[in-house]
Formats: sequence, structure tokens, C-alpha cells
Amino acid sequence: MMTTPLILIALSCDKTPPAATADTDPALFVADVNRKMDELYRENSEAHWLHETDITDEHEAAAAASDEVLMAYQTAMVTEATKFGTVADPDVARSLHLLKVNQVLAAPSDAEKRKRLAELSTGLSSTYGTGKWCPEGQECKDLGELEDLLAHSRDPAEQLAAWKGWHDIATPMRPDYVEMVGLANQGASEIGFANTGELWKSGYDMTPPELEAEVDRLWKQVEPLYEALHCHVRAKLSEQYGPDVVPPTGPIPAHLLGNMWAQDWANLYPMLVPYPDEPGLDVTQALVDQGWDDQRMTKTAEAFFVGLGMPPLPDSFWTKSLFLKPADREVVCHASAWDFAVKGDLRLKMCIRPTYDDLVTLHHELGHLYYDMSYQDQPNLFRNGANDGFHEAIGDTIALSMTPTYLHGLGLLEQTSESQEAVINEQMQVALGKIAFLPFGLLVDRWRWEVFDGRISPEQYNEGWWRLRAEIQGIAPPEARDESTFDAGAKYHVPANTPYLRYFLAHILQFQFHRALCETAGQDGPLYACSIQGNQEAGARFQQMLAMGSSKPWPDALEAATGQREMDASAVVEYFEPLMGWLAEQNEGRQCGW
Ligand code: X8Z
Ligand code: ZN
Repeated sequence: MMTTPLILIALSCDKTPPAATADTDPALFVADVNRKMDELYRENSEAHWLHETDITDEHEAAAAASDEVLMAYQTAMVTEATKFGTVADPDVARSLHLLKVNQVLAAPSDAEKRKRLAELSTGLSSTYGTGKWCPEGQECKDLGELEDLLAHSRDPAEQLAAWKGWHDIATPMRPDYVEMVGLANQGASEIGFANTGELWKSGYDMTPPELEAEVDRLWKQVEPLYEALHCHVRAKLSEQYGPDVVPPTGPIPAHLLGNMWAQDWANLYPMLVPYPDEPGLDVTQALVDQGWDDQRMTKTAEAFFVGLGMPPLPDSFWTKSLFLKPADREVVCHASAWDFAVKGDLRLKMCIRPTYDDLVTLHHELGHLYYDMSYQDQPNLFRNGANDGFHEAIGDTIALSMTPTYLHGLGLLEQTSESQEAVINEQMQVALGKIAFLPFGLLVDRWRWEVFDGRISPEQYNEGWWRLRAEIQGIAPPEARDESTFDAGAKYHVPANTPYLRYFLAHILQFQFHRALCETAGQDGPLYACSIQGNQEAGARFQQMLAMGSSKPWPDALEAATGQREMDASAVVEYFEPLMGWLAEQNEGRQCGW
């Protein structure tokens, strides 16, 4: 009879509460998740690296299997974390929020469906990576060759053939894409989102409707700049090709803008140069003539960051990266920066060619890697951009400092000129990249949001795509395109499931960062002439923001670098003031818009 009460007394006298575990303590749960995610990211990055640098069926299957494991873990943890209800500690609460929203495709809990989703998404990526146009009786052409052709040809029939040749590689993706959308939506709804688009729109520290309103607001700020550029470019193209090919008041046919997706018009610069006798910025010829190779170009980009007080890239970067397109195997050439979740294992995958474009892209990619390096001491869930637009803006901000003076310093520009004509030339070149891009940056995800929420049904994929292209970008298909093709799929980020709004935001943020860093560097001249090259104070201010990763809501990060808490396109407007004045004169008497 005595035993029972004794035990009870012993128990009731034990004042130690049951040890907290990951089951009961959200902070411990998050710590476990951070550890496990490191391990899974590492494995997943290795599997995808192998696949994207050597596309084979075996590597594709391994990458898909790895995605399956990662997706299964992440969605399971999201569901498990709901048991904690509202969490008081802001860091822990933020971690749990990021765990939920930092996934592009949420997997359904059904194992078969999850497997299928992983296979479909990896398969789409392979189809894109191995895409080629094989005209009868000629050698097959890959994307790089077709892009070259569009960049240089002035023969509309030849441009149309290259454009069609590439866009048709996406046709077989269509049924897989439809199936993938269904499965991803199911996964998103299991963790509480209306659809995958809502999941994507939830990663910005505001509600999806608030984000859409923000994006509209930013677009309104820059839309007049795009309209002015569109108006002038259309008039010049109409002069070049005749009004039958380029109607002087309608949308511009997509194959004539020097770029496969009409997203960057800088290749038209030679046709559009405002003052042909004055220097511009294109240094491609100098890179070729001086024999610049991939290593020299990458070192040059690295030197910019080092000059700002940042560390050199780790040794393993130089041995493990892929810098050139290999001749003996298929690779995904679209440039990307890789963080292997192991301190110091950072890599670049790019098929570098000696062009001005690629020199700029190298700065873009290194921007990703310097962000990764700066936040490497943060836990896994905070090792990310403040929002994804920030990640895309870092290297571009640096590239805005590639002024004529800087390029001259590299020996890539012989003459520099301070004349107003030279400024207009430079501005035209930058605008053909940056301003032309803005509506494209917006419409890719406008299309996907509508696809994911069902406003665009699978039978309307192409119609919806070209409706948005016309509405937002003023671009038309070069010839009638019906639902037998899948033109959105011919853009890397669609089969690769990379959200695209990030690039729109980045094209605004980079000017905002540039203006703030130029002020920090004490430069009081016009924004377009500023270079922060070698300025350690600007570097330190930038790095302060980079080191925060995603540990705080993005307005905090933005404030650290710029003093502002809102995204703001006024720096874009300020930067392009001279060109806008010039374009207004050129467009006088023209009927703009479409
Ligand atoms: O995809 C990229 C980078 C890698 S994140 C090369 N960009 C977008 C594109 O190529 O469509 C950079 C600008 C827009
Ligand atoms: Zn990028």
C-alpha cells in the first residue's frame, strides 16, 4: 500500500519540468529544421549541379529523387509546425513563416503525386536545357547560336525562323506543364494557400493583394519611361523594316528586338545609336580584340567587389565552377550562382563568352555569391535575400557603376567624352537593357499568377501569354500563334519554375541602392555618372544589408542600405532624366502607345 503514494510523492516533489524538445519548443524545432535543411540543401544542390552540368537521364532521375526528399521534408515540417499555434519569439515566428513561404513548388502529401511533381519539374528543365532547332538539311542550332543570330541579323525572315525555331522547342512541354500546375496547386492548398501563385506572392512581408498593389504602384512610376522608349524604337524599326513589317502605331513584332524574348533590346544599339560619332558603352569588340577570356572577365568582376572591401571569392570557387560551355556534354547554359550550404562552397555556372552582356551578367552572378557569402553565418532559414528582388539587384547595382570612366580604366574603352551627346548614347544603351526589361519583368508572373489561379486555363496558355505581352509590353507575336504551341515555355524561368517578379523588383531596387550608395560615397554629380568603384564606405553600407540575409522583414534591410522603408522608382526616373528629355523631342509628332 505504501509504494503508490511514495511514487506519487517522488513525482510531485520533482520540480524539474519535462525537458523541452523539438516537439514542444518551437525554438528547438526551428534549430532542428535549420540543421536538417542544411543537409538536404547540400545534397539537393549537388544533385542539381550534376544534372545541370551534365544532362543525362540518370542525373535527371537523381535530381528529381532529391527534390522529392526535400519537398517531402519541407511540407511535412510546415504541417508539423502548425501545432505551435502563434509563436511569441519574433525570430522563431519569422523562421516558421519563411519555412512555409520559401518553396517554389509545394508537394502534395501523397507520395506518388510528390514523385510525379518532382519528375515533371526536372524533366521540363532538361527539355529546356537540351532544346535545339534542327532545320531540314542544316546542322542543329542551340539557344546560344539562335540568340547570336537575333542579336546581329537584320533580315526579318531569318530572324523569324530563329525565333520560331526556338519557341517550338517548348511545344512538347505543354502537357507536362499543365499536369505540374495541378500537382503544385494541390501541394500549395494542403499547406493553406489558395494556389501556387498565392504561395509565391506570400514571400514579401505583406499580403498578396498588398504586393500586387505595390507592383502596380512601381509600374506606374516607370511606365512613362517605357512608353517613350517603345515609341522611339518602334519608329526606328519601322524606318528600318518598313511599315508593313513594323506598323507604326501597333505593338512591335517580337522577333525584331535583338533578343529571343524581346526582354532586352541592347543589341539594337548600333541601329539606334543617337549620335554615331560619339562613344557609347559597348565594349564587346575590345574584349574580343584584346583576347579577354572567361577567367579574366570573372576576375575583373570579383575585383569590383574586393575593391568595396569584400573578401575575394574562395579558392574552391575557381576550381569547382563551370565557366565555359563544354563540348562533350549537354549543360543548362542559363547563368546561375550556387550556394551549396557549406561555408565557402560557392559556384558559378555560366557559358561565358567575351561580350559586354556577359561581363555585366558576371557582375550580376557574383552579386548573388557575395550575398551568399555575407550571410553565411545566419541559420539556414535566414540565408536568403531580404526578398528575392534584393538577391537579383545586388550585382546589377554594382554593374551600374560600370561607367565609361571605369571601362576606360580597364582598357576597354579608348575614348571617354563628357559631351551631352555621349551621355545620351550611354543612356540609350543602358535604357535598352533596363527600361525595356521592366514590363517583361512584370508580365511573366502576371501570366503565371493567372495560370495558377485558373483565370488562364490550359486551353488559353498562349492566348493569355500574348494578351499580356500586348497589353503590358506592346509586343506582338511575329505571326499567328495558336494553342498548338507553348510560347511561355520558351523562357527559361517557366520550365525551371523560377519566379520572375524578382527581376522586376530588382530593376527598381538596383537604382534605389545605387543612389543611396552614391550618396554614401559622397558623389554629388548626376546619378548616371556615379561609380562607387573602390569606395569602402559604400561597400560597408551595402554589406551591412547583405549580412542580414532574410533575418528581418525587407523594409528593415532596405532601410539599412538606403534609409528608406519603401521600394521606390524615383531613382530610375532621376537616372534617365537626360534620355527622357531627348526622347520627348524625338517623339514629338509621333503617335505613341499601341
Ligand atoms: O535569369 C537571370 C540571371 C540569373 S538569376 C542570368 N536574369 C533574368 C533573365 O535572364 O531573364 C537576369 C535578368 C533577367
Ligand atoms: Zn540572378
